[in-house]
Amino acid sequence: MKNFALIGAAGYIAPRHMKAIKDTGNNLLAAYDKFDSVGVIDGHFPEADFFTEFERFDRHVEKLKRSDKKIDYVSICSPNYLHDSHIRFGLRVGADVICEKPLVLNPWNIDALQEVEKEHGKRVFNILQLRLHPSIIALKKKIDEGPSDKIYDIDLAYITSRGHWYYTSWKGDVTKSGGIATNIGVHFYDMLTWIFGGIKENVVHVHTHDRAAGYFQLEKARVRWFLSINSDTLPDAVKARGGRTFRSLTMEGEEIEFSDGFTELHTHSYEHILDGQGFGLEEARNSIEIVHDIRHKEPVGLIGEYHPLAKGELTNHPFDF
Ligand code: NAD
Ligand code: HP7
Repeated sequence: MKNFALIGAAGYIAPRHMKAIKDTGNNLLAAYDKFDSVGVIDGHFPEADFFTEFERFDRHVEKLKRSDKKIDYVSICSPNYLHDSHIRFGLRVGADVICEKPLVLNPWNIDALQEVEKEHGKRVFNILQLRLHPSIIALKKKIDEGPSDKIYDIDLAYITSRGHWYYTSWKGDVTKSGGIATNIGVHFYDMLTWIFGGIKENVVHVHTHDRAAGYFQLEKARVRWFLSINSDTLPDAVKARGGRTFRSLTMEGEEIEFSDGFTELHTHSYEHILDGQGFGLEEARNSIEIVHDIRHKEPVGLIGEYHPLAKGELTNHPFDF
């Protein structure tokens, strides 16, 4: 049985990590969050210690290190811009690290973490759960086994509606989350480059507080993509049935169903890591380079190969008066 510590225990995604630790037969010894609404821990690990001050958490973990209850893994569910610092903490205390996506905000943060990984002889693993989705695995197999010179036409729409709270929270602050392409798009940029190979051209058509659209030329695909957290951009059929989410991936005009089966992927990610197959620092590089580039590109507007949903009317930021 492995011992875990968890950073960011009071947040939205932390319970999926607690469940994954439990489902894989391991133990959560200590958790840390600046915010103390963490009763959710009791449903998984009622004996876990909890800290709201980093220094007390650090002291406790150091104490465990010198006992028979050393922390084997530190799991990180804190805001994106804190990941690299929390990863360094985990490595320094002699643990392997399991970190949420996006691993970091900038590609050079990966280089720095690789140095620290070497110094401590421990590993960092990134949650890239779409790579463990059965439909995505099947698609990768199909492409890997298909003709090596074929270039596929892909359209990807990823709409996952969020209310106004999103813009008030750290997720709406580009310096903390990287913006929506970094915070949400990273999943499918990773998935696409994992399946269709590295990026040759990256065009950004639209990039605002609530949506982004662009075009990628990958080694094996031409991709028109659209990402949005604004429910106004949902297709009418989805709106009519009261839906708030729309994930659609088409290849050569044919739909590839990948909307379901997202909920258990954290447990599956933990099994994969504990099995010695986790996705390490280098595996995150492609998607982190892409999100960094998208953040810094000037959108060209609706010219060229843009996704049809990018045509929707733009809206003001909800807090622009
Ligand atoms: P959240 O805001 O709900 O939770 C973040 C938690 O971190 C909060 O409880 C907050 O109090 C805590 N925190 C903030 N600063 C801290 C600090 N200095 N030290 C310790 N704790 C601190 O956000 P979330 O949605 O749970 O996202 C957390 C991470 O998980 C992010 O990196 C996000 O990108 C990622 N995430 C991944 C998925 C996925 O599908 N893989 C889904 C949601 C979130
Ligand atoms: N929800 C919340 O209540 N709070 C939140 O913080 C987020 C969602 P899905 P996930 O928004 O930051 C996706 O769209 O898949 C509600 C990204 N992951 O299924 O869990 C929401 O309003 C993730 O990387 O959200 O998370 C819905 O009612 C990104 O960090 C419900 O939860 C996260 O959004 C389910 O919402 C985010 C993927 O896209 C795989």
